[in-house]
Order: sequence, then C-alpha cells, then structure tokens
Amino acid sequence: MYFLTIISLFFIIFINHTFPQEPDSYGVHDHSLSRPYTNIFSTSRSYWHLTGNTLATDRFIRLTADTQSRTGGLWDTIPVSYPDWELQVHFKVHGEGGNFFGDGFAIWYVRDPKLTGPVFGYADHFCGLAIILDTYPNTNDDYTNTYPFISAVINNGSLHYDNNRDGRDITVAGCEAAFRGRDLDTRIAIRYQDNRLIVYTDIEGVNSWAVCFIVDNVHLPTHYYFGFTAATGELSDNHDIISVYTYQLNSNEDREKEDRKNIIPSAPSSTMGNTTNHTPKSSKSSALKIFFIVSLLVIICLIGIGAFYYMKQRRYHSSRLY
Ligand SMILES: [Ca+2]
Repeated sequence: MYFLTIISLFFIIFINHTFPQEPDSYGVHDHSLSRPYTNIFSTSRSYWHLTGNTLATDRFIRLTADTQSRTGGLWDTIPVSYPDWELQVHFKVHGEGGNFFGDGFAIWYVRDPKLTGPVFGYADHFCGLAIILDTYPNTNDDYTNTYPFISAVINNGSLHYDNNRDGRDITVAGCEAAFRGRDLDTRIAIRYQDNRLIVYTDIEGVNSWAVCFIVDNVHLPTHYYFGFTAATGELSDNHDIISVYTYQLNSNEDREKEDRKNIIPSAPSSTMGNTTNHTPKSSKSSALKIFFIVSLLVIICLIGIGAFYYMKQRRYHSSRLY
C-alpha cells in the first residue's frame, strides 16, 4: 500500500515537472513547429514565416549566425484565438565568443508580427508580451543579477525598451538562467492562464521544469501572434530555435465567452527597474554622503584640537613673559 502511494506520488511529481501544461490541454498544430522543417517551409500554406537573415537547416532554425550585424525572425502567421495557452520552446544559444557574445533572443506574443527594429530585432514600442533571453549586460551599472537573464516585458505600445539598460525600467519579472553554450537541451515554457504568467526553464538536462518567475494580473488579448527574433551587433552568437509546441489550456466559462480581442496589454507596474537597479546607486550615494560627513567631522575635530593647543601654547608663553 505504502509502496503504491509512493509510486503514485512519484508519478504525480514527475508529470508536474515534466509537462507544465494542464493534462487536459491539447497541442495546436498551427502554432507548433518541429523537424523536419522542409515540410513546413516548402508549402505555400506554411504557417511560419522567416524574416531577415534567418536560415532553416534540417536540424535548427537559425535566427542569427555567430556573425556581426545580423537580424532574423521566425513568425507564426496564424493569430492565437484562445485566451489561455502555453508555449514550449527548445532552443540553443552558442558561439565562439569567450567573454564577449550576444545579445540573446526574444520570444514574442504581439499584435504586429514580422516587424523589425532595435529590440532584439523587433520594433520598439511594441504591443504585447516579450520574453527576453538576454545573454549580455549592456551597461556597467552594478546589477545584482548574473547574465544570461530571462525577463518579461508587457507593453501597450507606449513604453520604450532601453537597450542600454537592458530594458530594466520596464521589466516586470525575471530570473537568472545559464542557458548559453550548453551541450544539453535547453528549453523554456511560457504559460499564460487566468491572467497569470509563468515562465519555466529546463536547462539542466534532467527533463524537469523549474519556475523562473510568476506574475499575476497580466492582461493579454487574443488574436496576437507568436514570434522569435534575434539581432547581433558588435557582439554575436548563434541563436537557434529547434522546436515550438503550443498548447491550448483550459479556460473558465466566463473567459471563454468574453470577447478578449481588444484587451490592452497590461501588467503590474515594473518592480525590478525601481528596486534592483536603483538600490546600488542610492547605496553608493549614501556611502559618499557618509564619507563626506565623517571627513568634515574629522577636519573640524583637527581644527579644534589645533586651536586648543595653539591657545594653550599662547597662554604658556604669555605667562612666561609676565
Ligand atoms: Ca543585453
């Protein structure tokens, strides 16, 4: 009996960790992609489009090669018609660079597919969700996080993604994830259900999902498009997408009936930009203030001591004269 319970528990844990999607969810062919890619791209009815320098080989779809100044994209051309979904992506980021490589790639759920621009190869002021797998910190600011770093940005079109600050001011959540240059399979899962966004990673080669971050109160409409983009500048890397599996998740009745097409993307206001980034700066400036105050007190004390001895010496000489 105990043995059976332990075995059942083991299977429950195994299933939960191996497949983050709901057991009654189902895969959606239109939004999925796996080898052999020739079957997908050789037909005129293909659901997926390649943009820029992206190349499809028989083993992977290379958004950018490990070469400077490349931009590429892979876009699903069918909008997502259901409110709750999960996207599982098998990817590989690797290259020759030892200390200098970049910049990573982005996974999109956006209103306007196939645009190009400065945000990992996609347009700034975008409308929708970006999950950014950033491999290189672009600034010397004293970040407390180690790169590679995975972050979520939700934009209604009004926010500017500042590459110089790695988008920190508008990032809603993130986690460190050493996915670059791994010989193991590296995977990410993005689940959006009941206004909750969860990002999982599987980068340790043990076929197990680990939670990267959870954000509640995330509002995303239906009828946006999935896409993947990457761009190289002075720094470069191979950014490869190997497979994409999309699952339609169970939605509650209200959510299913609701017309979610015109929902404006929104999320709780950025917390990382306000806390993680500014803490080191403010602690630096307070340390500087304390240093000045202490220095001033020491100088005042020294002047005081000097004046005291000067007066004492003067009194001594005056008493000797009389
Ligand atoms: Ca970066």
